[in-house]
Amino acid sequence: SGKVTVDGQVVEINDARNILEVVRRAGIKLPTFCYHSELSVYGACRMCMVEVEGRGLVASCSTPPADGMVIHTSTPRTRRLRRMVIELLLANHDRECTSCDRSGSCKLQQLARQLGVTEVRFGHRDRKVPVDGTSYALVKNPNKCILCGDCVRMCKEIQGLGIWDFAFRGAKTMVTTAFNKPLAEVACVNCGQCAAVCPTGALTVKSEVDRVWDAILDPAKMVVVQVAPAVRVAIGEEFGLLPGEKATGQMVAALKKLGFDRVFDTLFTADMTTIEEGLELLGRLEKGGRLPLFTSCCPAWVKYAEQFHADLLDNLSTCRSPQQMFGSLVKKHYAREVGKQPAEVVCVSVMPCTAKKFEARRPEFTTEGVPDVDFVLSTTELARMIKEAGIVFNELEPEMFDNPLGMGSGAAVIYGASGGVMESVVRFVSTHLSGGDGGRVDFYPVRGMQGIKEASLELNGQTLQLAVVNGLANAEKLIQRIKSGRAFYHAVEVMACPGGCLGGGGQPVPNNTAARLGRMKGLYGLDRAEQLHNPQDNIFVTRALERWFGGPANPNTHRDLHTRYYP
Ligand code: HC1
Ligand code: SF4
Repeated sequence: SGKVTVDGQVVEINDARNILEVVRRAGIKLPTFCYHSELSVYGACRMCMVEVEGRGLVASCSTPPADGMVIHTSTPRTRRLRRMVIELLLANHDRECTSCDRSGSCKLQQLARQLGVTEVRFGHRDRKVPVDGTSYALVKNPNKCILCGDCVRMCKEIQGLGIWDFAFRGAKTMVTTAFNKPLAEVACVNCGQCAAVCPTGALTVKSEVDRVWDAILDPAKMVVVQVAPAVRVAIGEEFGLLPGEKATGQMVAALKKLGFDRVFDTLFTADMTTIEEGLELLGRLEKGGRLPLFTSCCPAWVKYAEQFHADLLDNLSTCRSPQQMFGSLVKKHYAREVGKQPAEVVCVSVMPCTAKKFEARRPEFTTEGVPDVDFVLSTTELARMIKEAGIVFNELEPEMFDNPLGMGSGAAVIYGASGGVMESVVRFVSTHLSGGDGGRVDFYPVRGMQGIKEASLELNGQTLQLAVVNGLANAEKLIQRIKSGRAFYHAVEVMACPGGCLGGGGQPVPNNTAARLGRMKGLYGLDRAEQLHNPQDNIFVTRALERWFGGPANPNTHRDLHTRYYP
């Protein structure tokens, strides 16, 4: 504790870990590339240098504040230094800004502008390194990398994977995979968190926008779109709304204007997933099946389990994710009802997630040789299409999803937040056993941003132990506890991204803790406002299960809505 002076202003230190936090508290937006409050401090970018009286220039991100410090953030030396850093970065950087995926949201571009850099006094280095486009989820362009190390620390510290590291020396230094292998050939789980923190266009989401335009403009195709829970509370950020501000109606209206033939909701199959997965849990409890039951709707987690925990694959729920249940319904059942062949219907998803692009390409998710989900757009890609079409998002009259695949309960909305799948299953099992008349079940212990959450549930005279994790490093910790016998659970929800899908790698930037909290609040607000509280309240879903499968949890649903895993 104590006080410091920042540019003449006295500021309390309180629990600030470094000078940078104190400076930001004083209302001064010091620029940085490599500082993220949730990652370790790296101190590489030198943008946050300040002058401390008696000590000279220090990196504010890696220097703790001390009582009585007198700090100056804008001196001739700090200004000169910051500009020089930017100029050196630009000299080494591919400067095709106009056609860059991150043009407009690039930190290097923003800071060059903010600091008034109008010329680069160093020679431009033109050495080009090949772009890696092998992954279904991401594109890596090393020519745009500024070596801040954000991706390296994100993948290592939050996901526990360590796909990226620095390689080579001197001017040849670059961030790459082990042995410089193509991204598609390493253990990357496609979560996109590295791209979410990348300040430039070095790591970007692979775009499927052009292919979706082609489908929309092809008169021979019926194009159906499904929208994930977490998109509706984030897409508005691209149009000036705050994280969590609801934009569902405008989003639906925009999708219709873009030319999609049917605008449906992934909430529909989220409810279906809860029913199938809830019955699976009850079945395992009754028959002594493999426990804990792990959720399987996060494709980054599924790939992680396949690669590193083959012995746990029988614990994963056999349910396909809501995205893939939806694709399967559309291609196998909905298409037939509207008199089409599977190949005549194009199924597009809009997801907060980059790993969904990978999931959609898994060979097991096809019908008569065509993919169940043809294309996956990130939230940001959809925003780009809306902008390209010149649609004024904020002035759109809200519209409703189409039916029958456009209806979802509040329990489906919260799938987009860490803990939401578990709460949804809790709502189902506790009301299912009481004959569907259990009233409102709100299950607070699994809500919130913490990495590992635990709860228990009284069910039928039995106490169920539940756990919810987000971030694969946290998942690994929990799995080690389970495997060593230090913990036992009946059910575990795993989501790879911090905060759950709402923090997915395809969400608008900044995709930081504040934005995630806002979106989380938004989702629980939508749940509260929703009349249908439990999945089985959704009669469109229960009817579809009857009509297409003869009811839930039987060999027919297992054929079309469940899957298996490959070590
Ligand atoms: Fe998710 Fe899911 S919640 S995985 O985060 O189970 O992407 O939003 O669509 O499939 O419903 C993502 C979100 C999403 C699926 C559902
Ligand atoms: Fe690591 Fe995820 Fe990036 Fe892959 S997508 S490199 S797993 S952070």
